[in-house]
Amino acid sequence: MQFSFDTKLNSIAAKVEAGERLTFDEGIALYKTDDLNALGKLADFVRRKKHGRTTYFNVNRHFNHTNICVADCKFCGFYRRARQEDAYTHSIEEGIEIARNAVAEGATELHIVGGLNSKLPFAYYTDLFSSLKREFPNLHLKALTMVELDFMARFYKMSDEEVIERLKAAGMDSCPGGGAEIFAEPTRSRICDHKCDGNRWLELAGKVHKAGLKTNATMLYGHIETIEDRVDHFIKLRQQQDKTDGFQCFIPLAFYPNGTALSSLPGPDAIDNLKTIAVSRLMIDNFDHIKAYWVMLGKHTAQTALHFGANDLDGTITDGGELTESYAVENGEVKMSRAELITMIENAGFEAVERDTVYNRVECQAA
Ligand code: V47
Repeated sequence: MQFSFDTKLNSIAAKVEAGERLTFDEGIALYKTDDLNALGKLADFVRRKKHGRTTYFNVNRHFNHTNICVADCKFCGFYRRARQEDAYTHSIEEGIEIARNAVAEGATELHIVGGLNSKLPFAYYTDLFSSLKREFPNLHLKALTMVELDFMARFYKMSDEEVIERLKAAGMDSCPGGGAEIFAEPTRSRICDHKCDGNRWLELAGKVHKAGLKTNATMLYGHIETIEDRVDHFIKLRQQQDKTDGFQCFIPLAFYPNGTALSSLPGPDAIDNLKTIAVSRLMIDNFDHIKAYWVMLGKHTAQTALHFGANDLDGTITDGGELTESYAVENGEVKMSRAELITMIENAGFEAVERDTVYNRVECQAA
């Protein structure tokens, strides 16, 4: 039996087997194939070569310190203007209380992101991080996207290097992958024209890597972007990784339209979600980890995605924070127990491994 009824997929399969890098046109062909099984098999081949049956998850919590934001992104249902009734900024004491609950529940990571808030002084961030580190020295602070770092450099009039070094000295351990959205123009400007552009996002990621910190990368898909935009995004990430080798993980983010300025769009379906996981695994050949983020994919698709190239499900989340709740597809549900995550992974035929943020194994405590 031949590998696929799609002849293009057969020639791509030969390259993948030989460990050769795929081209832009091959990325498009992967997206356009109707042979979902063969695409999944190919991505699973690469995933098993890198990780065998290991599937990672972590115990984490999100903290969204403020929802006040000047960026006005069309896809975002989280942000508020400062004058709006439900605009908020958490105090440092509130952040510490959230972290205390998280640590009590076994969290190894606090994921900290928020809006671009021009009312906050830079000291808010350094005080927040140093206070958290003082109380919880072992809690990993995965904090601030490249978009937030760009805003800080411009708003507080500091060099990129100074922003990164001062935040690192205060306790920032790594950076999450948000804000990448879609790099290609004119699409990026149409959905988030007040944010830094794609080249700037990549430049800052490179600078964080040079400062010795790992970062993640994301792509927001299923809105107004084209397949070409997506493949372009993969190739730009791959090129940056070749240069600075600091990306740990790629997380495709499925657009959730409810509550956003793009609410008339349907968002991606399950086939698109699975294809995007698989194509990213095949195109971004120099990233170790592909995360199926269950909050946005839904639990069933995230579990299935483990057979389409994903080797990480993200975390328990425990308390998603307001941003996570704004895009959660599971009826606003943003937490899972460690036991449920392990069962999900094992029922899919994989071995569940609890990790910390930088992919060290964590000895599992009782579920
Ligand atoms: O940058 C915002 C996206 C991102 C919507 O690094 C939306 O481990 C879908 O980056 N529908 C923030 N997506 C979340 C993020 C993330 C999440 C989990 C793990 C990691 C990691 C990073 O969420 C934003 C934006 O791209 N987003 N609104 C929406 N309506």
